[in-house]
Amino acid sequence: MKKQILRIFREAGEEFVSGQSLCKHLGVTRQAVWKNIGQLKEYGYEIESVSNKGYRLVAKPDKLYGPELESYLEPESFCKRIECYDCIDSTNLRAKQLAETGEPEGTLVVADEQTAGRGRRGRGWASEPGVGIWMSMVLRPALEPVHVPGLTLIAALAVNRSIREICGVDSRIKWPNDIILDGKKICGILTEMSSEVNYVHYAVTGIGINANTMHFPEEITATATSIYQQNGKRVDRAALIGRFANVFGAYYERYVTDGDLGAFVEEYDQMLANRDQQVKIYHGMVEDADPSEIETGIARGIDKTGALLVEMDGHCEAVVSGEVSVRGIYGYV
Ligand code: BT5
Repeated sequence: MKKQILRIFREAGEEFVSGQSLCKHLGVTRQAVWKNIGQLKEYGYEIESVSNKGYRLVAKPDKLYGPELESYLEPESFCKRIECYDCIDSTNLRAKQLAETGEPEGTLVVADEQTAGRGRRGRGWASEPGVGIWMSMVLRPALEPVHVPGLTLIAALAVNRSIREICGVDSRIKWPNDIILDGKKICGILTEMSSEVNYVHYAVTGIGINANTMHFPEEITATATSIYQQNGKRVDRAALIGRFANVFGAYYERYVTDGDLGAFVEEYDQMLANRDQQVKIYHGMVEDADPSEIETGIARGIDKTGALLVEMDGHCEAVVSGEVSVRGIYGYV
């Protein structure tokens, strides 16, 4: 019921909502409404009540609260349930546990803090409490395993679009799994799967967004930033999570139906950082790359399999994600 109450308050904006209309919408007694409003207040929601007018939401706490996150889900949204934790080891690990025990697809796991956030190939992911968005979606795509990496590209498109809409910033996608702002990383994506040779049991797509982060560990200050650090406006994390859940669901369903990224190539290329610029392709870890194995070329866009098309010596090479890392000629982008 709290999720409906929060949605009604949000839609009413500055207007008061009468107790009577809340009872009518929710099909419950005044006592029940009163009790739930009391609990929301205890949780930190500032709700003004004026006799003869009703209630209105004046301010909300900067916490991640499951019912509020779910209040953003559209009725037809692919995402049906959001599990929200104050602290967890890794939302990807939790989503995988859920998938192993029969959770239907479309469940989103969100945490305010991760103690063992993971990047690709065993790397770590800094996941400080109170400032970021750490979340993972449980997926059961009817796709061949070879098409699963495409989920990372779909997620990048959806999260980039949501960030642009909710935060009003000019973020871009750094193929295949980063979102960047002003040349630094604000978001990373990690897709993992459990599969047989040609059958996917489940996949989990995890997304980490540096929303309001102010301090990063020393080793990543040169490459990491947050949306807040770039535009000085605090991100409404709940609104951004809700928008992402709705947008991602629509993109995902289209991708699974089509079986390729054809419908997304244009939007992706428009949002691609480094497009028509020189990039370096690392086969293996960037940190200990053998200089003779680094190739350079001009990034032109993606094809419908999700490969990055890089022009090298007059021909276009399709670079497949998972094998390589891409860097700009002078730095991270
Ligand atoms: C990624 O890996 O970018 C994927 C990150 C996915 C994180 C999400 S959070 C929710 C879900 N649960 C998880 O446990 N993981 C997912 P990769 O491209 O390998 O980048 C990792 C590298 O980025 C690290 O080695 C650091 O150099 C850098 N890094 C670590 N934390 C960062 C942060 N918060 N912001 C920017 N860069 C970071």
